[in-house]
Amino acid sequence: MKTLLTLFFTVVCLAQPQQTKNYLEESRPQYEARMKWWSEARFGMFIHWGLYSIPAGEWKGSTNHAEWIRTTARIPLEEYNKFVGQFNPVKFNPTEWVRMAKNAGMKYIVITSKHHDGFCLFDSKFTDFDIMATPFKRDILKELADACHKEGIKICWYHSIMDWHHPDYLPRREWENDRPNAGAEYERYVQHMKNQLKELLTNYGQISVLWFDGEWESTWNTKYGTELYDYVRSLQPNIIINNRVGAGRSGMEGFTKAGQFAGDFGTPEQEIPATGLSGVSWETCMTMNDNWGFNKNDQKWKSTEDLIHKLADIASKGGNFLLNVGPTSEGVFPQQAIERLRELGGWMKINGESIYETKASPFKGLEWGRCTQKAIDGGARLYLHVFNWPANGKLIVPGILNEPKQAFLLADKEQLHLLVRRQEDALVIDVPAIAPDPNNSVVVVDVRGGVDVTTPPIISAKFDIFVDALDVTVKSEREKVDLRYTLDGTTPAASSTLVTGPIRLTGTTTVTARCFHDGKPVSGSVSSRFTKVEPRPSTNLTASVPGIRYSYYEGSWSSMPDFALLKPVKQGILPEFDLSPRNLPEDFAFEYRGFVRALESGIYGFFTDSDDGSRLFIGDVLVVDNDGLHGIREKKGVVALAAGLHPIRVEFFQKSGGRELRVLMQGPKGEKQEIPASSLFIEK
Ligand code: FHN
Repeated sequence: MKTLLTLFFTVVCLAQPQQTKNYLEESRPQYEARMKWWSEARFGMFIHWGLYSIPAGEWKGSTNHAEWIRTTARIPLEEYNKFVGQFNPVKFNPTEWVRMAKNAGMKYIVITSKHHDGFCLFDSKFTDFDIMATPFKRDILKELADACHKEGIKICWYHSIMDWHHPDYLPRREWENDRPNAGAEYERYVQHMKNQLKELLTNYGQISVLWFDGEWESTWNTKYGTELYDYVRSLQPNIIINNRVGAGRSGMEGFTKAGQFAGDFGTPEQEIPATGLSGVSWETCMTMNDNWGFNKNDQKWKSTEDLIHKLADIASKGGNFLLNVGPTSEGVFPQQAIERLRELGGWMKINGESIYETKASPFKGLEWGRCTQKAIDGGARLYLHVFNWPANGKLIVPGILNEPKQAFLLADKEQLHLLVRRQEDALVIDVPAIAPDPNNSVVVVDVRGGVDVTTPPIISAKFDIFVDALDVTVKSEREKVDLRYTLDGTTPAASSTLVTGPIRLTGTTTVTARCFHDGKPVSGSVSSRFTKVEPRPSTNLTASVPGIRYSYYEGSWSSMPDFALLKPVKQGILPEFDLSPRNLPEDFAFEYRGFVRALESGIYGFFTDSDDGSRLFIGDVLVVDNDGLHGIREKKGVVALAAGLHPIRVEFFQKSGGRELRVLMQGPKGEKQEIPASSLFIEK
């Protein structure tokens, strides 16, 4: 029956007149008005739920799967479809879920309407692979949306572009021999996705965010993405859409490459950017343990302290925090998640004002914690998130030129004033001996006028180690300041040496710098240490030939495995670093061993660009640590080498999603480049 309806609706939808307004031409004020509630909300709940909660991460003895289990365990579709008949989350209580989010201080919920496996948690006329085909037979999204609307929480959909079930989606999984491409029409799949999005955006009331995902495969592109953005906005003009609607996101760091279509906000995943990006909306999404979908064996739960710090860190950079819960197949949140939500709520109940509607910190960094801020009449209110409470009762806020109006503890209902006085560039606040909160105590400081902060100077050099001599530069982002420095680790004073150009070092030195104006310090100080080193002696090989040895492994890891404990599937010699000699599995690892040639003695930078984790050793020294589950990410390290051959070892592992490895080096006078075959050797 549904098939006939599908055909009917597909024809009807294709016949729909195209909407006239082009939502891509929205003005900045219109964009900011539409984003206002989201930017003020700062904190939301992510929910990954579906058939994968039934195996709960386990398959044929392997226990580190989750929502990707159909692919990571290579379960044939026919086998996976059997979960439909088992999905009966009788304990599902939407109001309970929504109240747990609300009481945790979360303002919106993003739930998987359809994840990559293609199963729909809602009643769709366009597929039988949905909740109505299960024993549960209740439209989960409808019940959750109703509960959200009733409780004043924004309801949002996560929707995967990638679909491992629909016959028209391409590409198939490489290992799927039972699902030939024949007859698949991707354009028909795109229309199917639009048909379902029309259901999701017309049958469930106001939907606040459409959180696309699974956009990275070659079949999706910017044209599809911009059209889909426009289409979704035509159905709910005020909806917000993430950057994964397009095809321009750069891996897990989540921001959109320059010039690509960026949707409405960036989506760093499992990581918090080092700084916010001015004028760019972004949201870090993160798991509470190691998995998005429920994994009954995953006990790597982040502590509540860590989650509160992450929330404050993200808000201090102007971002939102989308924290995930993976419910069980019975329809309940794991107890560890419930406890953390309750503890987060306890902190937010007292300190939520320091998160909601705040803007990013005016400081580059604070030793004791983070800062968020709000404009108030005649000035600004600073929320000082103090993770490390000062033992001496003096909280120092460096480099701020504003005069204070008042200070108090946010947790203090009486708002008893704390003594605030100026000490050179800093405000010093006398705080009680005991911190009001064990994880993050918020001190409020109101200051007069627009916030006027001078960040410490920037001390930089090509590397932080050197062989003979090194030129160090000291600069400030602020104009009309004098930069003064010391070379003995002491804090610069008005009488210290003025920076007049590069500072040449010939021995190991700590450079400390500070900004001054009219002979007074106006910033905190900053120090960097530069070390003089001896080059590592080269290795003399009796005979060598070009190449690099590789060992290839299969398995599923979330961090670099210990290769000494593994048996390689195959080994060989390659001309350079390369992932090609692998088999079909999504999850695999490589170890490369050989020698790299240093053409001259000096300092060498090594880099790995990888998705997922990688590490690079010279000899037994770990020079680049780029381990972990992440999108394409570059990490670097430096080492001093004598001219000649040096042993190099590179490790790499891949787990689901994108896969990439580039190994680069930069010599004392050369440019950064991928290590060419001409620089790689093995012992004959
Ligand atoms: O592949 C998905 C993954 O299962 C999960 O949904 C995360 C959450 O944003 N997104 C993708 C991985 O980047």
